[in-house]
Amino acid sequence: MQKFQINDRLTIAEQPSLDDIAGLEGSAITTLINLRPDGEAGSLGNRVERQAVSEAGFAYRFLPVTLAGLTNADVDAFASAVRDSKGPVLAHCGTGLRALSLYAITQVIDEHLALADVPALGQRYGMDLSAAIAFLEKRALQRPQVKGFFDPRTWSVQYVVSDPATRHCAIIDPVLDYDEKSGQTSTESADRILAYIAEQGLSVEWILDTHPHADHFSAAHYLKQKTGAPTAIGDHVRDVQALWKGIYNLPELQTDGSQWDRLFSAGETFKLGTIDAKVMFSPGHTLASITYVIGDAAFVHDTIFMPDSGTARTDFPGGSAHVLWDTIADILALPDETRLFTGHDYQPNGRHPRFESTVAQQKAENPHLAGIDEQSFVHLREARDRTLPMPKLILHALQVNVRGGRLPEPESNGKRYLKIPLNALEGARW
Ligand SMILES: N[C@@H](CCC(=O)N[C@@H](CS)C(=O)NCC(=O)O)C(=O)O
Ligand SMILES: [Fe+2]
Repeated sequence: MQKFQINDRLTIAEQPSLDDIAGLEGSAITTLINLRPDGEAGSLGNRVERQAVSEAGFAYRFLPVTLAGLTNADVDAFASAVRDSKGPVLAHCGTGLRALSLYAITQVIDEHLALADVPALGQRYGMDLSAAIAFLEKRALQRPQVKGFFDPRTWSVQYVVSDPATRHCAIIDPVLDYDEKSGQTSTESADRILAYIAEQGLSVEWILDTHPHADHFSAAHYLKQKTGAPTAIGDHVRDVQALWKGIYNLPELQTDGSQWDRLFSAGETFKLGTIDAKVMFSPGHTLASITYVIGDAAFVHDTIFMPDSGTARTDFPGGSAHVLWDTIADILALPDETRLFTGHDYQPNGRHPRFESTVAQQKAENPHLAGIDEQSFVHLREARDRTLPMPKLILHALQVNVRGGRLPEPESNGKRYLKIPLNALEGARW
């Protein structure tokens, strides 16, 4: 295996053999990063490498990327894998080019290297870094800028979307942490978003939810208290409130959406700084789901997941596979280069969290969409839905989320209690 030590922390390499990996035992390397998607000619594959690395006794990370399909999430994942490793890292792809490209990109973003010096870095190792330069140039022009925050507890993706011209931003689908075993809540995830906003010097214009979530609490209310920014959601949230008011038997629950500052209807427009934003009605997963299209970025939440993953389930109360099909058709009618940011990533085969794709990629690669017609979509969606147990927090979360992320009011002892209806979701699989 040909390898180059870039610095104390990082060595890049071409594809190692099984013997090469075994030979790393006892070396300084503490983490091996595999940057190759499965199935590439000459690769060992994720499973085989994971096993070999575990036998050699060091850490393994699966970060499959291609230079053509590189996203900011890939760059962030590479940077944190190197940063969080116990010691020196060996990152490999087929030839080392992807590893060096990711290194170059992180160096330029962190302002340790000028864009103009990237070609010379490539020449030093006999590699052409023009794909890295193209990625950085495109990134510099992107409007809005989108930063995703992955929550590994619920596989949710929270976003900060910002206008570089005015530094105004919107927070989308923030998570209020909750552990159902201890009943503990925490604002750690939301505070991480606030820290990023402070560090970037952004001002929060909007706190947006795409739908009342069934698998985590929304941090919208907490973030409104912290920032004073208005909260918003789709106006069909009133139907969701009426539905769950019955299920929870909450006579005092207002079902007029007054828990948010703004209710968006289909086609409504607003501004994020200087950038035009538009609301699309996107039901199917829930009755109230909406997509925010901000500049060239669409926040499609639980409609389409990453192209290697499929689509959102449609078996929650108010869900429908037929309706989701129409919703997805509307999203895929956006221009091919539209950036699509999904609401969840379930990390198939243990790969790193990825959440950005394009309309063109989804049309070509998503197994629930490419070459599929409505009837077969509905068939496969409903068949999969029949196999899925309810999200573990659905009954915990919706009573909070139909109140805009407000926890139940404290009782006479000052403590707050959740209410869990029994036998309310008839026929749900355990
Ligand atoms: N195991 C997860 C399941 C979460 C889940 O059901 N996710 C929904 C979105 S809220 C989904 O669409 N899943 C799609 C699928 O698994 O096909 C949990 O308990 O939270
Ligand atoms: Fe969801």
